[in-house]
Amino acid sequence: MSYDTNNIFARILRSEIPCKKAYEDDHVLAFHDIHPQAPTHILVIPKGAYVSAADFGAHASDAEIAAFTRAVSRIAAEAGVEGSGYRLISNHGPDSHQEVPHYHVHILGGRPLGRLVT
Ligand code: D5M
Repeated sequence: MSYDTNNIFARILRSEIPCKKAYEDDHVLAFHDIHPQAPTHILVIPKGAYVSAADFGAHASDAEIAAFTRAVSRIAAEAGVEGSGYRLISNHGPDSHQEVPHYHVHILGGRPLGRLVT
């Protein structure tokens, strides 16, 4: 799948639409989900143009991958869910119902999340 430069997260990265920012560094932006599914629901995205986890893993630099991985746990800790626990979700492709075709990880926490069944 080729990258759609007009997807909503690309537009957020270009500051064409606003977001409620949680974290930013040279490689990573994180912001609060517009439709939160839990008290903490933050989306972490690489600044590079990657459609999915597979695209990111195959094509991102080691520096981008390291920055992204470190940012996810740092953002969760800063959001205050490190101790109580949290869930990371990344949807990939149609069966997962991925809506936005720019790689992202959801950080969900702040309440008991139950078993992951679907
Ligand atoms: O999840 C895509 C997520 O992106 C979904 O939980 C809604 C969220 N979303 C969509 N538009 C926005 C804006 N403008 N700000 C913040 N969050 C947004 P997926 O894994 O692709 O199904």
